Amino acid sequence: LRLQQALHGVEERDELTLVYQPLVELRGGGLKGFEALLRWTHPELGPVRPDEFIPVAERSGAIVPIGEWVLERAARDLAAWRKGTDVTVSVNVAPIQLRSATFPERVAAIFAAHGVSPSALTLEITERVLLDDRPAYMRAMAELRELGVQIALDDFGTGYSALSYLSRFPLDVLKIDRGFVAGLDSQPQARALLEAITGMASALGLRTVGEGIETARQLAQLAASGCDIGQGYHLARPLPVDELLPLLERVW
Ligand code: G
Ligand code: G
Ligand code: MN
Ligand code: NA
Repeated sequence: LRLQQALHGVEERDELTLVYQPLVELRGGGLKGFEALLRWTHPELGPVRPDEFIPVAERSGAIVPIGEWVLERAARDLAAWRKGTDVTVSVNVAPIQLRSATFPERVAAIFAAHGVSPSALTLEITERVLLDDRPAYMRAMAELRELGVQIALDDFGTGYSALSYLSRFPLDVLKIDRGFVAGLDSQPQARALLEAITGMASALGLRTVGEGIETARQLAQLAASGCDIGQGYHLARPLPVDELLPLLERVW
């Protein structure tokens, strides 16, 4: 309850920030874009971890205005540092945000206000969206894709999504959960699982992102398994926006 109260109206109080983690092309070593990750520092509680406050904000509905703030800030930041490059920004969205009938319009309006094409945006959704068969989700995803927004399925492999869901929903990207990536250092079967996932993704026309890459060996195995994009501490930590510019030039 304490967290729930502290979150009420938080987006108006200068307590939220975004950090950005690079997404790197595993063939070519170029920068594909950044995932925006929300950070909250409460004046008395100090930094609160997203794993702690996001579920609370989802239950109370506070994630809706907070999510607007995230999109607004991500669009503003992207407009400031994109500078003629085609780097993209990925933003996590909660199912409740996607259920609002006006969500696609809001996304379009926010990006238009900053002069950034919605095709520079990827929205990351969770498997919960695919499990709960609401027409509102399908409609929102279709409308967003018409705007040029890409849709990524986050943490793939942790939940229960049957493979059939993957072809039923309009998706562009599969983010392979870091549990699979971690297994690459220790479990002999991990490589086979990974290759099965990238093979299936490619057959469905989906690009793949390997998450949570922490070692050079994981990076090499992901690249060898046909994974398209990498993300993780071994490549780069999430960074404040004013530290991103040098990354545009870097070859990974
Ligand atoms: O950034 P990592 O630090 O700890 O994020 C933890 C969890 O919080 C992840 O599951 C991530 O998807 C989620 N998350 C981070 N930023 C956002 C956000 O802006 N909106 C939503 N809905 N979830 C977020
Ligand atoms: O659920 P989602 O994938 O949106 O959350 C991304 C989360 O993963 C964030 O909490 C981010 O800080 C975290 N993260 C990013 N790279 C790594 C990594 O290499 N290792 C671990 N353990 N976590 C990571
Ligand atoms: Mn994510
Ligand atoms: Na993820």
